[in-house]
This record gives sequence, structure tokens and C-alpha cells, in this order.
Amino acid sequence: MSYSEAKKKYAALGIDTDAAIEKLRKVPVALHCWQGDDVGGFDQKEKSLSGGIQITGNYLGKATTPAELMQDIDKVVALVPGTVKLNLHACYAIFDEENGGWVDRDKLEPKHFSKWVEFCKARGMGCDFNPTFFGHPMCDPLTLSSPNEDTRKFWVEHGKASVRISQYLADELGQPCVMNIWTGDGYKDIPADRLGPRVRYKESFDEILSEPFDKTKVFPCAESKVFGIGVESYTVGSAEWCLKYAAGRDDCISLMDNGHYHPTEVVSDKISAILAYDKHMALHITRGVRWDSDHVVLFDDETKEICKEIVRCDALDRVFIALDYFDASINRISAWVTGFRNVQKALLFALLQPNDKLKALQDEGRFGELMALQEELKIYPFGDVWGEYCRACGKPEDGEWYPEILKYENDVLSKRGH
Ligand code: RNT
Ligand code: ZN
Repeated sequence: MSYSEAKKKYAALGIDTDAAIEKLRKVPVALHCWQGDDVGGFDQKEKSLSGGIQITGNYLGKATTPAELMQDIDKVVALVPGTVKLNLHACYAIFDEENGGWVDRDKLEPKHFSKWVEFCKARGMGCDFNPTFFGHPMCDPLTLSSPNEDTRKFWVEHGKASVRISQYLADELGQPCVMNIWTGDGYKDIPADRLGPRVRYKESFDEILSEPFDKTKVFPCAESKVFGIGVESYTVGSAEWCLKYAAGRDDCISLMDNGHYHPTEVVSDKISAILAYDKHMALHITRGVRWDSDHVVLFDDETKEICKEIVRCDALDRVFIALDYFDASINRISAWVTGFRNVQKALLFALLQPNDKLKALQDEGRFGELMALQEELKIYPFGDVWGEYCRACGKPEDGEWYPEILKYENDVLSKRGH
């Protein structure tokens, strides 16, 4: 079916496909830089992930320098429709002779991110930021909740430095900067004191957020987690902790990562609960598989349901959308592109639902009809509208981009020699 026929079919339901395409083109989605180098970053010689996250796979062509990572991000951006915002971790600081060389995480400054600012400016992109509380010798293994005051202070200083860097990114790029705080703090086995770490965690967050910043431009978040690898029994920043923390302040929002809940819980059901109270919230869109999170995002039911919730709640400007997955077992650029395109697909799919009609069916108690229509909408000619969206953005359609990945692997990635 061609686009014009698809357009007519949706129009019969009262949906303007052209308007949906125009709307989605402007919605920023944050692309996480860490898919390109297996969450390695550039600030530590001994790269070892800690904090309950793991990456598996050894596919050729990992980026090992800022220039390689930037080149790879450009390739991703060329292959995805929509508005891309970059999402950096503090461990991606760039040190060189001009900016005085290496410093530890507690001493990071905006200048260590000026190359990223240049990169984003040249591409008209905004940039989000994450302090990095893992993969560092000062994880004891706790960070912001450590009973060791030297450790805790070090990480608080890192958090404050990150606030200053986030402010710099927002000012330079003229777009809001979402600053997400996630730590892997927790214990493998049953703790004797659950309260102490959680009280220290609160103190540390308070100290970090005492650093001045413009609340209209910088949006600090607390990201919760249920457990991690090697941190199975107790997570300091649990769902309740993070919700309560964000609820208690006007300058911190909740970040929900859909890989961070018990397997039968769904973030699609949680979004409206937050939006009933808060102006803003943030998401890490990922895919959990059994006990693990961070698999490449697919065009699956939960991704669609999450996006439907954002759209139905008319909250495209209230929910900060970011991606979070890492796979080193397949071509990393293909992983990045597949996940980003799938989030775009899910958002477009959501924008093509007759939400008013569906809500009316619910409110009128016509549940049989509601189910029937929701099922029929699943096989509406969505693919034709998606194709039109890709064309409108000047980006490859399905079936056209994978050859580009193979060419890039052959011309660039395979020459990297690692
Ligand atoms: C880990 C969290 C966190 C990280 C990134 C690298 O489980 O989801 O968001 O993935 O900060
Ligand atoms: Zn996450």
C-alpha cells in the first residue's frame, strides 16, 4: 500500500498522518554515547565495569578514542530519522595538553567537555549528562552511600562537578540538560543495615544539588534499580527511595529505566502515576531479558505501550526520552541504529492511534469494542507511514540502511585493529 492510501485509511479514523510526522520530527530523543565503546569511556586506564552492570561480546571495531566515537555517532545519526540529542557520561571527558591533561572525577570541569560541545554545536544537537559512579577505584564498592567519608565526599564532589558541567552544556547548546544520577550502590548479600546507606545517600544527593544551577535548564534525576549483577540482595537507590527523593524536592525528577523493575512490572503503567503529580519525568528506554537489563530496544509491545502512554498523556514535552542499552556481541552501530529507529517507530505508532476515540470507549464502558479496535489498529498500514516519515527526515527507509552498516564495517570498523 502506498502512503496516500495509508493516509486515507488513518484519516477515516480521524488521524492526520502528516501532522503526526511533523510532530515527531521535533521530539528530541537522547542517544547514549556508551553503546559505541561498551561503556568504557576515556578517563580510566584500567577499564572495568562495576556497579552491577555488565557487557558481553567482543565484536570488532569498538571505538577507543573520542574521534572514533564521534565518527560512529555521526554514522548512527545519518541512519536514523528524528531529532537526536546526545547523552554523555562523565567518563567520556576528553583530556589533552590544551586543557591541562588528566584529572580525576572529583575535579572534572566544563573544559573537559568542550570538544563535545563543539561536536554538538556543529550538528545542532542538545546534550544530556550523567555523572559516572562506577568503573573507578574509588567505588568501595559503595559511592554516594559509602560509610567511608573520604569515599562519599569524593563522589559528592564528582556530583557537584557534574552539575556545573550540565549547566555548561545547557548554556552552550541552548537546550535543557537532563542530569541523571544512577549508582550501583548495594550489596550482594543480606545487609545488616539497610537504613544507614539510604540516609547517607540522601545526604549526598542533597549536597550535590546544593550546587547552584538554573532549574529551568538543568534537570537532575534519580534513577532507581531493583538489583544488579553482584548486587542482588539490596539496592540503595531503590524505586521507593528515588520516588520519595524526587517527590521531596522541586529540583529533582524521577527517571525510570524499564529494565530496572521486577519482570512482571511495566513502566508503561507507571508513567501516568508520576505525571499525575509531576510536571516532568525522564525515561531510559531499554529492554530487560529475564534478570538482565540493557538489551537493544525492539519494536515490541512494551516499547509501544510506553510511547503510547507518553502520547496519550499529551506529555511529549514533559517526559525526557533517552535510550540505554549496550550490546558488544553484534555490530555496535547496528545495535545503536536498531534501537533508535525502534523508539522512533513506537512514537510514530503512538501518534497514529485514535486516542480520543479509545478513551471515549473506555469511559462509556464499551470494553468489547475497545479491545476489538485496539487489536485492529495493530495491523493498520503503519509501515507506509513509517516509510514516509523516514523520507520526510531525509533518512534511509527500512531495507536501505543495513548495507550502509556493512560498508562502514568494511571501510572503517574492520580497520581499527581491535
Ligand atoms: C544501569 C543504569 C544506568 C546505566 C548507564 C550507563 O543499570 O541503567 O543508566 O546503564 O548510566
Ligand atoms: Zn538506565
